[in-house]
Amino acid sequence: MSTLFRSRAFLPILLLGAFAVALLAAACGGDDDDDASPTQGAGAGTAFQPVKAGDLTISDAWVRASTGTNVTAAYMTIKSAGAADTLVSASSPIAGMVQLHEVVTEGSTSKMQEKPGGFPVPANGTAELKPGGWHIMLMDLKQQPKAGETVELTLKFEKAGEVKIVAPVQAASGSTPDMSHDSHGGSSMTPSGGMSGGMGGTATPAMGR
Ligand SMILES: [Cu+2]
Repeated sequence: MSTLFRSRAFLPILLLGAFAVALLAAACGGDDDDDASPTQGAGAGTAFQPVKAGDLTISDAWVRASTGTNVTAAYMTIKSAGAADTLVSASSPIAGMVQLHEVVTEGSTSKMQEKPGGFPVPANGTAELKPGGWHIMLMDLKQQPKAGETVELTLKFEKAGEVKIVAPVQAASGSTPDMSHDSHGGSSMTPSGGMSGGMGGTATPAMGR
């Protein structure tokens, strides 16, 4: 551990000298890891640069690589350094329809549905969009996003207005796999009765009705 740290951080530390050490200790109470990696987060190549809009900072944005279905999802962290705000809608050039979804669990099944009113961002707080929870659902895809590409998203906030971001596409490896997808195309998600199995040409899920 310490050798790894040294090889990456030794040069800058040499240059900054003792001042930096003193500053660090004073400013962050010894939490020097914070300062050593300001661009932490996603992977090396496709890290998302945080986007600021008024009091809001959007970070860790990513779009799930398509698995061949007609839908995918976008995730991110939205933090407010001031007043509360609400993400009320979103859009993307690659999607014919975009909805803000929540995942609700009833008994042993969970399903996703449109979240009425959008995603609230608390004052001085954070709204987290992540697999298995809140997400921006991209539907009626015009193209299939692949890992390594980027997807343009326009977020519309009640107060901050429209914010454009470009999110990297990542394969959903690791944590929660496709549970959100499955509930979309799969059996547990037929509220309007009209759609079963979202794989094929039945296209646009008519779930908003
Ligand atoms: Cu969804």
